[in-house]
Amino acid sequence: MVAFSEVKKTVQYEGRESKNPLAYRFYNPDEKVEGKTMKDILRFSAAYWHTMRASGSDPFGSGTMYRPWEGKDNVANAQKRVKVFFEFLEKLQMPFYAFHDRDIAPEGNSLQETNKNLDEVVKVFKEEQQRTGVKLLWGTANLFGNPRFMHGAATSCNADTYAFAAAQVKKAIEITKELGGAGYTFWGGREGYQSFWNTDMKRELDHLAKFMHMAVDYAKEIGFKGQFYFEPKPKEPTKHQYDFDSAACINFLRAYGLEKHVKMNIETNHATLAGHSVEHELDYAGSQGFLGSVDANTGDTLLGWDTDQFPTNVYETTKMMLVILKYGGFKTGGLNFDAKVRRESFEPIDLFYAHIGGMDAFALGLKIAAEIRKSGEIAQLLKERYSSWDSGIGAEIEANKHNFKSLEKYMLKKGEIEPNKSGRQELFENIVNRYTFK
Ligand code: XLS
Ligand code: NI
Ligand code: NI
Repeated sequence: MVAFSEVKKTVQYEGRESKNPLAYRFYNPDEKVEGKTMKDILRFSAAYWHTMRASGSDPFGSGTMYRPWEGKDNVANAQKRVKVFFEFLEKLQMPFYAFHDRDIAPEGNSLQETNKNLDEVVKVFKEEQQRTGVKLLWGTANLFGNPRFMHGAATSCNADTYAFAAAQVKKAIEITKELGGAGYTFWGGREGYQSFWNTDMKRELDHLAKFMHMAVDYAKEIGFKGQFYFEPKPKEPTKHQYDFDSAACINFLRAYGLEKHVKMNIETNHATLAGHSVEHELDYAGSQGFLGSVDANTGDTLLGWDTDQFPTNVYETTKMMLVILKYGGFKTGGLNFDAKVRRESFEPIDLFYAHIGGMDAFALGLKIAAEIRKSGEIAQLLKERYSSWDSGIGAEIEANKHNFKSLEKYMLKKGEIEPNKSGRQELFENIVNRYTFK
């Protein structure tokens, strides 16, 4: 099946002046930025669930998408769908992908049958990976769609649900290993609650931590070397998701002794829902040594839910790339487009326009970020702003040479502080715009 026949050849870099809607204007995979290729810095990934499975349905209406690869929900069709997906990845020069277990293969009538279905489909993924060189960024388990997870999975009030979820994650880690996945993601799903009255929060959090420890132990046992990620999201589907934001997730990991095993997978739209900017979330995670991977999308500031739109705002991608470069770039992670086309954009070709736009927005953001870093202007202003910490009393405090008594003595002698300096916010903003709009 050639599902994307309108796209005759691989999407190529044609440069800034190109008007070809099926070409990259900024993403030039082999071009080097700060000594590394764009391909290796950005590590783009497509999400199987949105790209292949999103139907366009919403709470007010059924699916709108024209998807020639949908049909019977059986293993044979699931296998065919994988080949279509790899045709898509190849045509976009997409180096990575991500999936949930239940996106790729249908559930059977028993756990045994479901696992068998997965194995049948994973075989095709493996062949296609070998044929194309495309790699798995991360795998995950869908622990929220099936009604058995109505109360959550690892935080369910029902111990059998917990056991089912454990069996499911065990298998999901196995297939992620089988496909050479660079990581495995835990996103909250329904791990959270709607009503304070019917919830034992402490017990649920303890269970969640135990669950993650079991996953880490099992990975070790079978030799899965991929990086585990925890993906913050403050709400939706539950009112209080336990993985609210970077700070809450990192606190959870440290409180339960998981900090050596799990890093953050930061999603742009989730940051917005938490009342943060994505650069705040990235910088918080990075500063604590937890920056792992990114679910690249964008929300709508006027809408209070996870709209999962494709990122096109270059100002935002520039800020994101500045933070990612600041912490040394991705090791195992990448920029995974956890994003879907709007339900009105129902034709397969729209998937191309969407990914091309997202990839170009990040490629341009990367180039601008690298220029800002190279010029050193922002870094210099920042250094000046904190210069009182580089010598004298500031340097002594940082070197742990002081306590409250000695600081009181210092101030009693000095009488008043050195005058404050301007924060220069507007100047910072103008400099960034000078590099952005040329
Ligand atoms: C949902 C999440 C989900 C995870 C993977 O909001 O973003 O897609 O990334 O389960
Ligand atoms: Ni996500
Ligand atoms: Ni999301």
